[in-house]
Amino acid sequence: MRVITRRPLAQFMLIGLAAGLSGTAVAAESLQDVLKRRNLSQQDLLSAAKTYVPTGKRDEFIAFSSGGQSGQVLVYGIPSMRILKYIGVFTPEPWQGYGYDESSKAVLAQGNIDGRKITWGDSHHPAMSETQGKYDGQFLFINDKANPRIAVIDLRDFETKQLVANPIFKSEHGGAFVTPNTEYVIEAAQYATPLENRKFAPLEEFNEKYRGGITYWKFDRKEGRIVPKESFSVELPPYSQDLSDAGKGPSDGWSFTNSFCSERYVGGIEKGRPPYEAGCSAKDTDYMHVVNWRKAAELVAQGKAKKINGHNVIMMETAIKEGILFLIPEPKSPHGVMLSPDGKFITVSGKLDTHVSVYSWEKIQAAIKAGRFESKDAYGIPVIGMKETLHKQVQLGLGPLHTQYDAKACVAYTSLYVDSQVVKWDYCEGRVLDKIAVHYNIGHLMTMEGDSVEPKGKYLVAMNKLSIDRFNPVGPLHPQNHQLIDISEDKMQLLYDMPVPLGEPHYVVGIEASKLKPGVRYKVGTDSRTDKPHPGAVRAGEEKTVRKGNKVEVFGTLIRSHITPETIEAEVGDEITVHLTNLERAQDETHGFAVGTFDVHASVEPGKTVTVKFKADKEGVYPYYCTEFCSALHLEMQGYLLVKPKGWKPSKPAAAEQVVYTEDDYKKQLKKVAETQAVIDQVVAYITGVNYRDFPDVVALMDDAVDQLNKTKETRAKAEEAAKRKDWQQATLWAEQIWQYQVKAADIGIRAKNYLEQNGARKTK
Ligand code: K7E
Ligand code: CUA
Repeated sequence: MRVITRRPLAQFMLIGLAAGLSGTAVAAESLQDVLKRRNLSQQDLLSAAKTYVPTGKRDEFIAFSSGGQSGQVLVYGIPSMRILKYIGVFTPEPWQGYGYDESSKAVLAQGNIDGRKITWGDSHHPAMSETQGKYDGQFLFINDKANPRIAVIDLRDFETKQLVANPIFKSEHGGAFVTPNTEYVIEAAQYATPLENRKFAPLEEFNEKYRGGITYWKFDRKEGRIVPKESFSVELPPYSQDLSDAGKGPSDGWSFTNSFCSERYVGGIEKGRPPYEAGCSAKDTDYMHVVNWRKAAELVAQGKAKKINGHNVIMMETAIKEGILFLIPEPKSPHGVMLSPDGKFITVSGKLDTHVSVYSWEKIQAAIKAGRFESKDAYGIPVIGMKETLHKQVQLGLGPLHTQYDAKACVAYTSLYVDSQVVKWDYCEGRVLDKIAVHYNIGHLMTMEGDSVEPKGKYLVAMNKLSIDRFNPVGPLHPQNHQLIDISEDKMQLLYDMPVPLGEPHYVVGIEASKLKPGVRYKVGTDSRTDKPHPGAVRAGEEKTVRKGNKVEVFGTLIRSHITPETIEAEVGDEITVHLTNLERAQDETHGFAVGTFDVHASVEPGKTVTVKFKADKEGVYPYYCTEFCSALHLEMQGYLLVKPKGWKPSKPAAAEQVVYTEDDYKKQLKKVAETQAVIDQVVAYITGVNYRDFPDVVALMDDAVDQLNKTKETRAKAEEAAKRKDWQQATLWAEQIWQYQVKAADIGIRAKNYLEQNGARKTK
């Protein structure tokens, strides 16, 4: 097979190689030569060795990064920092067909706000689903700050399955954070607003009418979806709720949300008042909110929530009366709240303070149990004394923001925005261990599984807000800089700068790659967005086009290298629905489907069925084609959409096909088929002569190859039947089609053979 199809190419390559060799021979560079030529130090070499992932090898960790204003999620490997995928989440993503086919449009439409279509998101904080506080690699959640929404991404196929818009908030910064068994996904508002939809209240009534809150979205793990009906919120004062974290271990059942601007300042510089930033940071302390979410869920079940915009809300009054809501002062304009892996300590950074404050859950709980409160806030919420709940306050540096934990006991890392540093410190003893400079102005930082109960240590990613002089200039809008830091030893070591060219990512989560087990194909006929059989799916041979009135519905299939049907006929003004099933079972054999002019694109991965719908409101001839280079005959994977004028009739009978092939051509064709079969037989003999059944990937490839070969039987019958009629035209073309199937089978067979050779298959015969 290889011999037949690739000989011309191989010959070219040989000629090229010979020409290269006849030139002056250059001695291969040594490592020392390269270091000298590229001006690299031993330290650079060490960093390169620690991050380089050789061809064919894989990364140890996978990172899921917020895509910031792009509304997407980026997936990259650690330590290589190679980008693997962008997942369309809040924003249409054409490659994946996200927002172009009907079921992904429906997912995006779930994120409409008040019926308004929104095509972007300010995505901030991804969260991995957890089982007993450990990352389980099943689902990813992420929030949109600008339009208060949460997304659910299924890690079986890395697709967005659900968007949920918050019914009572107008912004949502403090999400997504999960409880230890992913019972709830937590999101908090940032900018206080009236909770009732479309309610106006003047800023003069801010203290009375504006409210913040925290929403607890119920997650149904079996369905892989958030259940809005079973979700609820807790009404909070109009303090700017910041980030949250869920308790774990001894603090499981509780959640912690910090806040800033508890001054409740409303600005007004245009009226001569001091600006927001002055008014919002006047006090020395703000409040951490401590919520008993487990009890809150019981109160909702007992009917103690009020319905606002159809959503369960536990009003402050009820929360206070039932003893599920407390405040603790925290210094000063804090940002980031993080539970230690054992759930015993809560770290809060004061953006405008040089300290981080470590609170003790044991002490908080003791104060709550004893009913020991130092005061109440303006809304009557009990305030627990800061001093009596603090475990330590540690001076770290300027602008502390976020904290992550190490696999080593008591070791934490905190970002220092103003100092542009990461500080490593001991939160048990309260002392600084090490500092490292980052470039520049770090926001979040992330250690591997560093917000779970079982951090893995090893690497830290610094997510820097500015990259100033790090990269080749690309205009005033700079990339972001994710810097990889080795934290496996006492001293931190900077390894790598990765420019992030997609929005301002705030947070990233990193998981052991071995925990992710995504599929490589769907069960044939699956709607990937609903995970259910797609009603428009058909099998090979069942393709059809149905016309009803002005509606044309196509049930088509895709397989290397053709689209069935190859012509779609319509009249101007028709509504066209095309269902396409990818019949492939081979890995990575995705087909795309595009029709120009009508904004139609779909990505159809092996087994998937998608639907595209459009109105053919413009007469003309529109080619459609496959957009993934899927086989040697990808460019031939094409068809025509013919949009005829109303009432159009052919003016003359179709011209007879021009005959160009002879009996000789047919015989030549048969000879080629026989030669190819001999090569296929050799490949098959090799494969069946080794333990290929021990390699599931190869078994799948073989199934696919057999599928292709089976099709030759019917095609051969057609060729022979035409030959009998001495219709050499038809006979030759059908013989060519046999060869097409053979080529595809051989292509897969050779892939399987290479795989077996590279993966140490043993001879069994
Ligand atoms: Cu610190 Cu929006 Cu998480 Cu950014 S937030 S840094
Ligand atoms: Cu299918 Cu190109």
